[in-house]
Amino acid sequence: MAATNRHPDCDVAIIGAGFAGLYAAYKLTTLGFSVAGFEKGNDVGGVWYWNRYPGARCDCESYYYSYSFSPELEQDWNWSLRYSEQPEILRYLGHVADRFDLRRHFRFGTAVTAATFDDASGLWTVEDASGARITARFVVSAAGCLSQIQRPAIPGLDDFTGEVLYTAAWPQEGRDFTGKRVGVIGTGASGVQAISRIARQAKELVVFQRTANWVIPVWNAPTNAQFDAWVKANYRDIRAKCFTSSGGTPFDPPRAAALAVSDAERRATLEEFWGMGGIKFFSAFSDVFASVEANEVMCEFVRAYIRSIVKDPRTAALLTPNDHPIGTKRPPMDDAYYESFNLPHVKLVDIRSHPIAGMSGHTVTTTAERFELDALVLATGFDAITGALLAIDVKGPGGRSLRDEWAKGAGTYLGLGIAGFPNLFTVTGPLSPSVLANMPVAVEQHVDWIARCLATMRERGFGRIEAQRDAQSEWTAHVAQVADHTLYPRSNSWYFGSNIPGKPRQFGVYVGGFSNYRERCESVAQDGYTGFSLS
Ligand code: NA7
Repeated sequence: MAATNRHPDCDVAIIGAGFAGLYAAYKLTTLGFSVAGFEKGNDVGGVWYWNRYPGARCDCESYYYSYSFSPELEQDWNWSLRYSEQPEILRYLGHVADRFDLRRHFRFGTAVTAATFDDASGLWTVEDASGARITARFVVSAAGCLSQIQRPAIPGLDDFTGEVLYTAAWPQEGRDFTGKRVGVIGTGASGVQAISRIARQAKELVVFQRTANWVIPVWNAPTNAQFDAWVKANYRDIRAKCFTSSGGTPFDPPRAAALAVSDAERRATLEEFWGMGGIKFFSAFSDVFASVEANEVMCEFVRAYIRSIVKDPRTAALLTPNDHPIGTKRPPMDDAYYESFNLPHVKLVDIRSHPIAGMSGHTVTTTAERFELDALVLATGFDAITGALLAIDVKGPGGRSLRDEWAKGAGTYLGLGIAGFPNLFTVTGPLSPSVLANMPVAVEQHVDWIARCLATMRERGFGRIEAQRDAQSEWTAHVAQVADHTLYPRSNSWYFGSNIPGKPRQFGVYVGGFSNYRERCESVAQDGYTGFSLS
């Protein structure tokens, strides 16, 4: 048993001040723990701080993509759009920080570079980019699932003398593309949102597409006073539904399997759910992620939609995905994406057939064509799920390196703890429901679990907790097994780390359902933290 005799600078070091870090600071300090928070951005917000590109918006409706911990906050805050855009979500997080006086717990503009556990004292030392250090009994990583930017090696990028902008590190003051010739590389969720907005501003827009994605409309609109009043009157029930649902959302489970109903009913159901928009579309049928035939029903529906919107048949064909079942990669959501390609100054370029060969000055050259551009927008994604934690040099007892430990893939117990790394918790960590659940709900569930665990340890006089290796192996294998029973493995996606050269292929998310997962976490806690060693 490690000695815990040295007095740390704080009880808990928190990495990140996004949805997760802010709530962790609130919850832990409410329970009387001292915390020291680190945030690389200059203010709170996490992904909503960095991703300020035009059109950045949440794909979940704001009434449930929000905190549930404060009924007063729920009643006081009003959203202007059903699906809020980045500035409003950032304002909300700023309001939460002010309201609960949370900024005082964080050092901003401070990236954590290393976290080292000392076996003798039982303490973590957390070091930031300036070399400053603090010691803490526990570390809670709230570093995010989509916060480590991927900057791919695109031929000639360094020779492009126009402006290069990453959607995930957008200038604080924004950019006006009026009268400009703009290129966008990347047609994932970020690229799609940016494209439909930039298309309406720029003089010319060239979209460099490597892989087409299935884009679902959300039918965004201003909020409706009547619906808002209903939400506010029923918030407890809505939140309870989120916490007991498979996706952390307040939706009813699918009514039927696509393959179990008549053609006419299938069609009517698809129309109905398409009309609801957004992720609700995937609740149309229960077998969409399990059966290729059922999935194909949905694909055909969206193919027909693309053909009906995009006037040029060649462009429509290029925009139609052909390499993955719908939903197995994160489907971008936007109301004006396909329409953008009907605008005369918007051009779709297939860089799968004719890759970018080089750049020079303002010229981008593919193996087939040349384009003169003033700015290039890179919407090229993230080293997701594990990237932000592995960007930190995490060392456990005996100098055990997390990077070495995860060299062949991440292993975690419930996505909360890691064997060999005591007193380290990850919020929405690898192999938890994370990005396939509604994030604020997943965040609150994890932070509440961690807070309860720390309070129980304090009560019972424990100073150290560590995931057991066999429990971790069982969980890690279970996560893979559950994913293997779905269609997800039929895609190359950031869920699998496929977008990062050399990253081991591993499904990083638990897809067995958020409610099942929450129940499992509950029973682990109730049974005295089974699968963890406490000392
Ligand atoms: P994504 O979904 O990873 O999309 C990245 C896009 O960038 C995708 O279209 C990629 O094409 C493209 N890409 C990446 N590298 C290259 C290179 N080297 N050349 C050309 N094209 C490239 O990231 P997003 O930011 O859009 O979305 C991430 C999540 O954030 C999103 O799912 C939401 O949850 C929020 P590819 O498909 O690899 O051919």
